[in-house]
Amino acid sequence: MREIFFVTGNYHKFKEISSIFRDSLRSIKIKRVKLRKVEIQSDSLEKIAQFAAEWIINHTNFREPFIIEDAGLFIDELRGFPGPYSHYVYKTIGINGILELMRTSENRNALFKSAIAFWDGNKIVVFSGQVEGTISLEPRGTFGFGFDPIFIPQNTNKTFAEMKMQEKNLYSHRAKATKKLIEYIASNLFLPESTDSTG
Ligand code: ITT
Repeated sequence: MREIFFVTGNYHKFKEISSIFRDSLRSIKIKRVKLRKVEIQSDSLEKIAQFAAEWIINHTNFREPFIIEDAGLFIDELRGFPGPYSHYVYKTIGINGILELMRTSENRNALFKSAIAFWDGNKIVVFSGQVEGTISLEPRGTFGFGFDPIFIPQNTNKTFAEMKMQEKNLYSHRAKATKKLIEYIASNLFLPESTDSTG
């Protein structure tokens, strides 16, 4: 069994990405690791993820293959807000704050985006995924995390929080970026075997 570490403080993101690996690339096991994560301010999630990965390489002794993901919700009517500030905005004004900002908005279009930076032991490669959708009028559903209760992906009428993880993975920004990463690993890479015999 080969291993790739996922540097994240967010258990839900870890569950989503590791389940996609389990379904499509069984030879790789995703392990969660919490390391200090340093973020630059940028409108680009790709640049934020790339910088965070470079920071780990340049400032820690961690050298195992790893991924780091940056995701965000970009709302048209709010000119892309909260975007790269999604974590902070979720913690402060939260879902109800976003709904309040959009109380009179007819244009409810939004994008969820994900950028995954992958350190393969030699270099960093970045993969992106996005899903279009709309912001619901009120929160619905209990699955998932973050802004899931107010995001309805295109071609469905459920919010992400009304979908179990497997169903969310059919549509999500994170699943799309992860599938590109899996394709890349499957066709390009022979990661070193793990020395962990417990597998
Ligand atoms: P890391 O440690 O991996 O950085 P994080 O929670 O800070 O975890 P992000 O910066 O990638 O993750 O995402 C920022 C916020 O955007 C996150 O805290 C959620 O509130 C929201 N978010 C991201 N992906 C989401 C998803 O799939 N569904 C709902 N909300 C999401």
